[in-house]
Amino acid sequence: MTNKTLQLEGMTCPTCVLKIEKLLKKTKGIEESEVLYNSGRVKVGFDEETVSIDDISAAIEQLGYRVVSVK
Ligand SMILES: [Cu+2]
Repeated sequence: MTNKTLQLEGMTCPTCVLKIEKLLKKTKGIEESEVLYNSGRVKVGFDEETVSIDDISAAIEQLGYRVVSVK
């Protein structure tokens, strides 16, 4: 499993957290996820053979958030 932390811009209320959590839960290949509202971060653990960090970032951006960094 690969672990990454994404720094987002645009999470403005707890509903944003729920929206992102829902997306991550339905995305194949993501094994663990945690959305941290206060820091605007998303932690994900995923299987790189099933999904890439670029796919995950793109899916989050489609919801209307900006991924400013990944590490
Ligand atoms: Cu919101």
